[in-house]
Amino acid sequence: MQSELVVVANRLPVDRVTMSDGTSGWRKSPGGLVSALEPVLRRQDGVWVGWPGGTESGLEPFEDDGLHLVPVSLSAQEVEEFYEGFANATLWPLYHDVVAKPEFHREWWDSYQSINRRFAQRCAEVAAEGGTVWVQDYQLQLVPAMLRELRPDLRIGFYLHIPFPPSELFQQLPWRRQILEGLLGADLVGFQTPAAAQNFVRLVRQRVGHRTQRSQVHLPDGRTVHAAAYPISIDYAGFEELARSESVNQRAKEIRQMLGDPAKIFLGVDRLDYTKGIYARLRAYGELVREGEIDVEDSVFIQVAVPSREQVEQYRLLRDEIDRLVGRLNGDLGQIGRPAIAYLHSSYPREEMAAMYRAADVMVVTPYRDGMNLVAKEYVACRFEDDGALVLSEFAGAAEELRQAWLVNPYDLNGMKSAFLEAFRASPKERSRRMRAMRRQVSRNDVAAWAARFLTDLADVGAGRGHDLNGA
Ligand code: GDG
Repeated sequence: MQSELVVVANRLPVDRVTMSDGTSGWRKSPGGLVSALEPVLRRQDGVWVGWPGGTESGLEPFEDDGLHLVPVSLSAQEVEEFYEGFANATLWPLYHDVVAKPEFHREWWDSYQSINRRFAQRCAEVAAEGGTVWVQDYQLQLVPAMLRELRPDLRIGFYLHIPFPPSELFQQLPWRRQILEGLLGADLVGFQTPAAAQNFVRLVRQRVGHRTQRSQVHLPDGRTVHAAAYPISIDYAGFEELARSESVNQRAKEIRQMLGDPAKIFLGVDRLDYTKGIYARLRAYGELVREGEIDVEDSVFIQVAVPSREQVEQYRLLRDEIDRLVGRLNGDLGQIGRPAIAYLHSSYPREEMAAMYRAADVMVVTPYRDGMNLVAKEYVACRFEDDGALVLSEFAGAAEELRQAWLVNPYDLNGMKSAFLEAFRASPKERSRRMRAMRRQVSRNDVAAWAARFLTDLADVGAGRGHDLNGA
């Protein structure tokens, strides 16, 4: 079957699971991207191409709950070199301000190229004549050019979910030119922020030598590539509805009770990733307790650290560091039944996440660098009583839209401590003024609007109508 719309991402929106009787099946892994794209895919009878996780080979295209899914298999060695290696130990740290040291290995790069080719071939097989292919994220940056070579008839869009680094950092990459040329296979390259789009256009001018004009790159063959910002968002209505439900509010109360009904709850929710600034934030909080500004009798910090990329060395080291810090803070500062930090290394259903957002008085989101950060937006969506306070890093893409948060520099421990206290002590009136403004922003710019804007612009630029898009 060939389709008018193809979405291709590293992962399929389902996981391979083994049932109790030993047979294999599929379980939906609903994330923001799935909820944004599902309605569009259904409307256009589109297909989703991606890796189902695991190392099973020879999987055929299948249907799950009415969605057409096309699996791309990876061997164990490919998972190691392409996914854990080049994607998560080279590109991820490089694109996040080199917060950790990127590793450069030629075998990983070879694997990145061959897997990108496999994805491109799969897309070429399933896209209809003149159809649209939307490529997602840093794992697949070579797909646009590879696909264009196979299928020049297609309209190709690319969206990067993580930051695009400034040229001074990107230049470190031994394969910098190939990556830029890979992306230039698209008609439209979307980023989270205008700054990322500008970084890209500047690098193309410097490194590939093409003529550029604001958001446009003019290629020698006459084609124009557009680069612009499309800040991603969440299913705002869905989160708010969940947050208003009886069961979620009941559960939020239970969470408070189980913690001994503290006056104030601070909350952090992140994948356990070194870009998220978990260590520094807990340290700042610990100092406030040690200095007597915050009392464990009436406050607690819940930190949810969702297990992530556990096969990658840097992530294992980070986990040990945080375990040690939490142990020390609770050992030094906690009392019986009153930990300073309630630390949870686990993932939770959406309902439980919403209950935690409902329970939290101060939400702390302090990444060193983050493409957007959806947790900040989800918290805002759940605060339908216009209460609660958000402390947000200036270096998260979300800071561009959530200007009324308490904005912090996560490298500045004293600055973070002051912001924690200000948010903690702010009057109800101040909190609600800020929250109302942020809620308006997110409700007007939800994930459906994001997908619609990107796809409309892609259709326009493909038809030569995209003169100067926003952003660069
Ligand atoms: C990348 C970029 C960009 C987390 N734990 C659980 C759970 N989650 C959900 C959250 C949120 C999502 O995962 C995490 O999104 P973030 O945006 O916070 O961060 P990344 O995973 O790093 O995502 C980021 C994003 O892509 C989208 O473009 O914003 O900058 O790094 O939705 O709620 N969901 C459930 N249980 C958990 O335990 N159900």
